[in-house]
Amino acid sequence: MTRIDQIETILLDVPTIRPHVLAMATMNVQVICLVRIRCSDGSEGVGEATTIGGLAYGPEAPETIKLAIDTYFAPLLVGRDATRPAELMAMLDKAIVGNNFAKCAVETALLDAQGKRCGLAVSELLGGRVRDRLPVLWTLASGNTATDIEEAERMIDLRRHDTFKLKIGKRSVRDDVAHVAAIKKALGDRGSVRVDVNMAWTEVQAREGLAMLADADCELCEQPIHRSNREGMARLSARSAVPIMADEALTGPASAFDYARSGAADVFAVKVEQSGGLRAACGVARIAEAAGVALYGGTMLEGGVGTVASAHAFATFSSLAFGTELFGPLLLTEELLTTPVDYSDFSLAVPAGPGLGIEIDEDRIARFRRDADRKTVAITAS
Ligand code: MUC
Ligand code: MG
Repeated sequence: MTRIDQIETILLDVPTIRPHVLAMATMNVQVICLVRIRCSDGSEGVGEATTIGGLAYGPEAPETIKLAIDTYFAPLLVGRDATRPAELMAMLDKAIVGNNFAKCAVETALLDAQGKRCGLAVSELLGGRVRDRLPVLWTLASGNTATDIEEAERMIDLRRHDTFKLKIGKRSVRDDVAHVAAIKKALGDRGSVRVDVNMAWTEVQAREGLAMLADADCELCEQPIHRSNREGMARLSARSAVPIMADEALTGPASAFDYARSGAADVFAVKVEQSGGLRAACGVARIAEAAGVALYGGTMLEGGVGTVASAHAFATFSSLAFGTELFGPLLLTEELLTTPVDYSDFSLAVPAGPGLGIEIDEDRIARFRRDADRKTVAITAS
């Protein structure tokens, strides 16, 4: 039997290239919880969990994820058969409530090791690819309209992105829509714009905002109101000329089923961490496909490992009508992979090698890890 020998978790603090201003937090650094699973056959898998603004976005933070994995996940996993990721995840789901982000990081590492063992890319383990490249947008969130326009122009010139997601919800509805309209007007036909309100509006504000956003040529509105107001989301979806996308509300297949059944969104933003793992994210996609809900590949602003893991899952979706936002590594000052993710022609390439098809840059990990004395917490088989 190939046993799980050791699980190591490391916190990394990686600065962002500029402040990233969202309705609930401003990020100057991304905290990454890297997970490494070492197996008795010498294989090793890597996974990653990130959040946005610590605990500002949801119930987990990188520090709580590390604690949960070290204290509760690792003792359940060490010594178990590493070649059975699905069985191990079912065991974890029974023993541990919630903790979707931590589960995603662990599942990613198990699938990476399994893929390397079998000589197959993770996307192949998930059923096989429909595409090898994924369209990628860029989020304009500097907090300043002129800076955002300049940034968008630069991205279009580089042929890196021509679709832009604008973070709104901090200012008045009128000011926010004026910001969106100014950016769309400056870009004209060269770029499209969509918005993410991150739940900051009331339903009344959303009704007003959506009508104005339609006039500003905004193509999509993400999570305008609180995640718990499913009926409100359904009312907005029924009336709005701008398609409505669910994000924070989607915490795995059960929530997707609930939203699909209620007609609460036109589009699902699928996030592997929020879903509870890559296979669960594929489950969310299957429900959307069955319900006629369009798909979009979301991010929790992961670094290279989590971004590539998401890419493997999204590559298997039968359609991805609204593209993806897998730009996380580009928001960080430094790349954590030896070979950076290939971003070109408004898209990213899904690596083709076994497992995730990536290699960690050990020097950079050493540089960004939070525990300066380089001590690690590792649960090892006795
Ligand atoms: C979110 O809510 O979608 C995704 C892109 C970005 O800039 O922030 C995230 C979070
Ligand atoms: Mg969002």
